[in-house]
Amino acid sequence: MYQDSVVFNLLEKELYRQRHGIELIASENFTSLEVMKAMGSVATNKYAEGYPGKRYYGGCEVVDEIETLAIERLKKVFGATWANVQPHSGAQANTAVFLACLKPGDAILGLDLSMGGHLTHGSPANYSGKTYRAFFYGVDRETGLVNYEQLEQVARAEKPKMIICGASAYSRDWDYKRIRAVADEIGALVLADIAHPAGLIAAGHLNDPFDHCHIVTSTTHKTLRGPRGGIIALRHDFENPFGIKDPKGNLRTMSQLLDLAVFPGMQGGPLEHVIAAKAVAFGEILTEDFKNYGKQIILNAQAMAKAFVDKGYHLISNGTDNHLMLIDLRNKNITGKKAQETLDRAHITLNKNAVPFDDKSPFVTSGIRVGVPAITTRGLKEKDMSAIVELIDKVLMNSDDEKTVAGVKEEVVRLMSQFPLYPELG
Ligand code: DSN
Repeated sequence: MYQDSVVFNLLEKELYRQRHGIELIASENFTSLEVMKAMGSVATNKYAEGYPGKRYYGGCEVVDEIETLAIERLKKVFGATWANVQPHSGAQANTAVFLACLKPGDAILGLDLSMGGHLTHGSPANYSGKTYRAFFYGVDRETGLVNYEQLEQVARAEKPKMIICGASAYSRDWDYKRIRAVADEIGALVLADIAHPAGLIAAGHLNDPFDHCHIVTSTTHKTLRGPRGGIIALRHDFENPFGIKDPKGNLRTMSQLLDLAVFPGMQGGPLEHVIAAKAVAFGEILTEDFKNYGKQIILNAQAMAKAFVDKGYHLISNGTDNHLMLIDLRNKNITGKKAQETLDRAHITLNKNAVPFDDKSPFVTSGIRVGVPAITTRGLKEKDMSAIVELIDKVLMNSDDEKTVAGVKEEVVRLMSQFPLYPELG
């Protein structure tokens, strides 16, 4: 039998990297072994275009059960009445929402990418910005908080059909109620993209977007700690207010339009092995352990934010409500790019990130984004956060001193060996 030692040796190397580093990328996490087992399962062999009970292939009776289970568990996680678990990613989930709700050329309003927003919320480089007329709101220069006045002003002036809330580099909670109020005033829909804080929302530690937003999308692999993928959910179904019809010219409810937008609108065969892994992850999210995990994420993030502030680092908005923080390094005389690259050499992984009103290019940036979901999964607690900040500070303050960087790397490996990752894998 053909044995691919090349790929499996590389996967061993990746396991070593994950085990021996401090993972601070805010959008990453470590799934359970069960989630990974479901992903690496026979379900990858199955074609199942369509939805449970209505497929274009035979032999779908088992994957129908798997997908139905994933949908039912997800509905329970968020108190939703409808969900679609087929989007291959968060970007696909957002694209499906646009397809279901809007016509090309319609106006949308989202948080500017350079202020912490996401590519799929109207960036000119993305499908969303190429297909729709995108307008943006930002954050306040002084407070670093979402500038709701600006959001309302642009909404009233441009009358977008959709207002998008959600971000990939914003450390504070959202005022969904306020956004819904202006949306109702101008007849817009509100989409909450909760890809980043979804796990904290599921655990009940942040405001609930389902109370006020028409449609919610998310990825499943960040704070939700599932496999790489996307989802869409509704708490209340409704008629599309903009007269969008199905391909046969019939008016449908939003849930029906969203199902049609995912398949056949935008995707082909669903990844049933990933859907099986989503079902496992949603089962985990429904446990008390996950609530505690969410609480620990917030405690860790706040402890880490305080440790950075105590060392003179400038955090955008001066702190965090969620799992991440955005740090402006300009007072530390190091760029985001150099910080990321030097920390990488010390086995501390994070990403460079533009800060609001940044004067550097997105390839260089003035900041870094730091997140704690992955190290919280590893079992690190508040007391470990200040130790990590000490190590980061040592690297950043000695970024040209390879001996110091190598010394920190040894400390990192020592620290993380106390928090075993996937010991079952040998
Ligand atoms: N790449 C994701 C993140 O890191 O936030 C957003 O898509």
